[in-house]
Formats: sequence, structure tokens, C-alpha cells
Amino acid sequence: MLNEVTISRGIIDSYMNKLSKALELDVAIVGGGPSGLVAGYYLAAAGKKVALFDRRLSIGGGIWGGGMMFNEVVVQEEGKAVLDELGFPARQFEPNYYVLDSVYLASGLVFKAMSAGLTIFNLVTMEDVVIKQNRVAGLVINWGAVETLKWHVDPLTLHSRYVLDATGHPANVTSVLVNKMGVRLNTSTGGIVGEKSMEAETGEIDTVANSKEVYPGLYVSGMAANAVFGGYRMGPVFGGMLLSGKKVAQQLIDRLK
Ligand code: 48F
Repeated sequence: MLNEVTISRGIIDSYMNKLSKALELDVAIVGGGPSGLVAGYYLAAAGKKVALFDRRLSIGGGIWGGGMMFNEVVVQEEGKAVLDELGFPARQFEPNYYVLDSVYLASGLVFKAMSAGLTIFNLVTMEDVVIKQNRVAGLVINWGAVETLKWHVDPLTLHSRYVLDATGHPANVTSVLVNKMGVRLNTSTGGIVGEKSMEAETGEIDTVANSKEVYPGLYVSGMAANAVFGGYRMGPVFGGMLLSGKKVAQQLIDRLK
């Protein structure tokens, strides 16, 4: 006979155990788009203690919608190497252009990253960072719904050796840091330079080049990296996003040695 209370207890105990383990991390990733998920996959596969937080119900960020809701994405030759490593099939459309279903990519990245050991908290938002000795040292988190409703509910806090801002176009983690602490970033202006208009070729190169540490303890990837350092946008070509996540993961793995 199924006992409803046992079902509830299973969920509560299991979630509390997961949340408690995530209070001290090697890397806290904010944002579950392509760059954050790929970074999470490589960090978890390297045995690092890593968790990813996304304010939305579904994980995958901008992948699901493909281009203007046509649920296909394009990956160029360089990015295809990451798809090959993950074992994701892509169809050649023209030389140097591969296409794959965006639902497959989003769900596949979530599955591969979690299978490698990444813990994911959906419905949880980053509302602030922790500062220790002039470096970013953790996250202040709350329910995404509390943020949406603008309710006055105090948050919880976790410590992490590094934080990755993978929040896409708004670069929310870096914005909070700059707005609240008035710090100088490792950018050309010292502030958030701002994303440039569409130029796919340059944007893809920018995304990877800009994926790095922007302030002690804080790394940026994906569109957040372009927003912070001032790179071009590129739309629904995803190779740069995949390579960006892989690059920051490798940098963080080296730093954590
Ligand atoms: O925007 P997003 O998909 O991040 P990305 O890795 O990828 C960009 C592409 O999707 C696309 C593109 C491709 O060429 O240009 O735009 O840079 O995903 C960002 C995720 O961050 C979450 C948000 O819900 C989304 O799923 N997010 C944003 N702010 C917060 C957050 C926050 N404060 N707390 C938690 N999650």
C-alpha cells in the first residue's frame, strides 16, 4: 500500500540532503543555458564539487527556442568537436554547418551533465554574491518565485571557491557585483562594457576569448562573457557557447588543483 506521507518524506529528505551538500562547493554555476551546462559537465566529470542554479522551471536557457522558435540550432566545425565528445549526433547541412534539434541538445546536455555528477537546482535564483577578502566567495540564493513576486523573504547563503556567471545576455551575477560593490572589473573600461550587435563570426570568437575570470573568484561564460567584455552577439549558432563552457571549466579545473 502506498503511503502518501512516505512519498512526501522521500522528497523532503532527499532534497534537503542535496541542498545541504551544495552549501560548500568548488564551483557554483549560475545559469543553465548551453555554456553553464557544458561547464558543469566538464567540472563534474573532473570530480569537482559543482552545482548549477537556474531561476526557471526548465533548464536549458536559450537552447529550447532554437532560432525564433524554430527548434533547431546550428553548430560550426569547431563546436562540433564538443558535440562529438558528448556523443551527440548532428547533421551536416553545408560544409562547416551542422544542425541538430534544440530539444535534443537541451535535454541531452542536462542528462550528460547530471550523469557526470552535476547537481542542478531549478527554480532557485542568485540574488547576491558573498564577498570575502575582496573576492567572490559564494552565492546568496532564494526561490525564483519569491524574486518574481518581489516578496520580502530573506535568502540563504552558500560558499564556493569560484562562481561562474552563465546568466546569458543580462550577466546578472556580474551586474549585482558591480552595482552593489562598485568594484573594478578586469575589462577595458573597468565596468560592464555591454554586448554589441549581431556579427556571428566575430561574436563566436569573442564568446570564447571573453570566457575567463573577470574579478577574483568570478568567471563569466557564454553571452554573459560577451556582455561583460563587450563582444558581438551571434544568434542561434551554438558552437561558441559549447566551447566557452569547456574553456572556463578547464581554467577552473586548473585553478582548483
Ligand atoms: O541565456 P542562456 O541560454 O545562457 P548562455 O549559456 O547561452 C546563450 C544562448 O542561449 C543564446 C545565444 C546562442 O548563440 O546567444 O542566447 O549564455 O541561459 C541563461 C540562464 O541563466 C538563468 C536564466 O534563467 C537562463 O536559463 N538566469 C539568469 N539570471 C539568473 C539565472 C539568476 N539571477 N539566478 C539564476 N538563474
